[in-house]
This record gives sequence, structure tokens and C-alpha cells, in this order.
Amino acid sequence: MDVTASYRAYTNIALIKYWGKRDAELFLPMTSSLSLTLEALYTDTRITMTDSAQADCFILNGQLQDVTATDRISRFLDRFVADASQRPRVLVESINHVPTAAGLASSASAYAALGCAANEYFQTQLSRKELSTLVRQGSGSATRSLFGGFALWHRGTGTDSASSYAEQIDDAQWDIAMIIIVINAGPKRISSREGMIHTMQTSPYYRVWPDVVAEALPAMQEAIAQQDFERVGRLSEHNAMAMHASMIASNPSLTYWEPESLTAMQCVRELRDQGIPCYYTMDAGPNVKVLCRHTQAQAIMQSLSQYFKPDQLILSAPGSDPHPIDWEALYGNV
Ligand code: 2P0
Repeated sequence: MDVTASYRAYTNIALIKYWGKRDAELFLPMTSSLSLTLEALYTDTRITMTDSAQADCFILNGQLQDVTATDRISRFLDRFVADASQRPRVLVESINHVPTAAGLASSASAYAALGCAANEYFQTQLSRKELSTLVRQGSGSATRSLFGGFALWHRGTGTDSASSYAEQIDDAQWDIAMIIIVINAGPKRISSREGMIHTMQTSPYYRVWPDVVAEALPAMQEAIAQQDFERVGRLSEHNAMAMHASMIASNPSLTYWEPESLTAMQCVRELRDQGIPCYYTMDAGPNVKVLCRHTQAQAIMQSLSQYFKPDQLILSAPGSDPHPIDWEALYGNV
């Protein structure tokens, strides 16, 4: 067993969304999904030995976490050993460089970083594809954060957990970027987990959602392969709005939008009218993410700054695979 393992993993934003599970125990999704990993938003996680024989300890952003949060981490780590009752207790420290639970997918980078650190710490030696199926069971969107660039998370078949994995389909090393417009960085009222169950159970439009994704996915893969930015953008925007339409048609209606979300969408449409190609996507929160050409990002940021403060705008290039970090060099040894 290693003494310590530290990893950084980047968050991702889905361009073809994951919304709904067919198996909540195994986190098997209703559909495949496809995302872009982001360099600017990430989680650093270190696992070290603890003196406590009784319990794991979890410190997030310097704050000791309660039993519920720690328990969730413990159950996740149990998956990395044959006999959970014999698993050595550990100290898990995470620094989230993502506004936690603000619809910016902090759970994606969090579980991806934790999974990579656990794979090293417990010497499980899983391939990243195999690891993606374990990480999936911490949080669905984390499956895709095991890969940089554009990642595809396969729906898989039946209850075969191994068939629902992620892989990189393109390294995204071309002229593409994302601007995150932070409209509300506070925690959301309804978690994704609850929101997707509510949509599946009550929205008449959810019935067509799997068909919407089945049609969009091959088109998106083709557009990425051809580096056809405008088609990638159009498909992303449409898929996000179709997902939100299914949420809005839930009963009672589920909407994560705030007035400023609409302002952001309008601004993007105006930029397009001026001949600057950019497209919006939204997740389970009010923040708007703008897919754009990296070479045009500064001009777009300038336009957005008429409506949003500088600290509301985060520009990100595509992110890489998760990688080991030197924790002490970054954070000292406290
Ligand atoms: C996505 N989202 O594809 C979709 C689009 C939000 C909207 O994945 O229950 O935090 O942990 O699997 O991964 C957010 O859902 O949910 C999400 P769980 P997760 O990015």
C-alpha cells in the first residue's frame, strides 16, 4: 500500500447531456453522453494513512466534513478493496477549484480525482476505462472526467456495469474553448440526482429524451471528427434546451434558470447575429456555459462584460486527463 496518493482531475461540461438513470444502484444511465473536459475547473485530492483505526476522515477545502459526507466517501473507497471490513482507514483531503454544487459539476472532478488517487493508493491497477466504471458509481458525470478533451460515456447494456464506461474520442487540441458565466455560485435547491428522478417520473417529454440523444450523438461525433465548430455548437445548444424542456414539463415544473440566465442566452444570440459563432449550454443550475472559438473568446468576454462582472466570467481551454500532483509543493503539508 502506498503511503500517499495525490491526483488532479478536471471537471467536464456535457454537450450531449446525461439526464436519468436506468439503474440507480449501479448509476447506469438512460442514454450515452458526451462532454468537453475543462482545464480551468478541477479538484485536487490526496489520500494518506490515518492513525485512526475506526473511521475515514474527509477534509474538503480545509473543512472537516460531517458523518454523512464522509460516509459517502468511505462507501466509494470500499469499492477498491476485496473486503471492505479490512480496508485501512484513510485521510482524504480535497481542494475544489470549482464552486461546489453550483451546477458546475464539482462532483465530476471530485470523484474522478478521488478514484484516481484510490487506484494508486490501494494499488488496484485498473485501466482508466475500468476505473471509469467505478468512478461512475460515485457520480455519473465523473465517468467522463477520467478523460481529457471530448469524452464519450457509453450507456452500456442491461445491468452489465463494465459496459457503461467512458473513453476519449478527440483530444480537443483545436480552436475551441468555453466561457462559464457564473450566475449563482451557491448550492442549488434541487440536486441533479433528485431532479432527474422527478423528470423521469413526471415529465411527458422525458419519453422522447432517449430518442433525442440517440439522434444527436452520432451527429455530434461526426461534427467533432470534422472539427466543425459551428455544428458542434448548434448540436450542443439544442441538446441542452431539449433537456431543459423535459425538466420544465415536469409536474411540478423544474426550472434551474434565473433571469440572468436568459440575459446570457440573449447575449450569445446577439453575438451570433453579429457574425461571432458561439453557443450556450446549461446544466442543473442557473449558470450558462458558452462554447466558442478560443481565438474569439476575449472578444466574447468583452461583450459579456456589459452584463456580467469580471468575476462572473471564467474562460477555460479544454482540459487534460487526470494526473498525479505534488501535493506538498502546492498546499504544504498541513
Ligand atoms: C451532465 N448533469 O451530463 C448532466 C446534465 C447535469 C445536467 O451529470 O446522480 O451530478 O451523481 O450521477 O453526475 C449532473 O449529474 O448526478 C449531471 P449523479 P451528476 O453533466
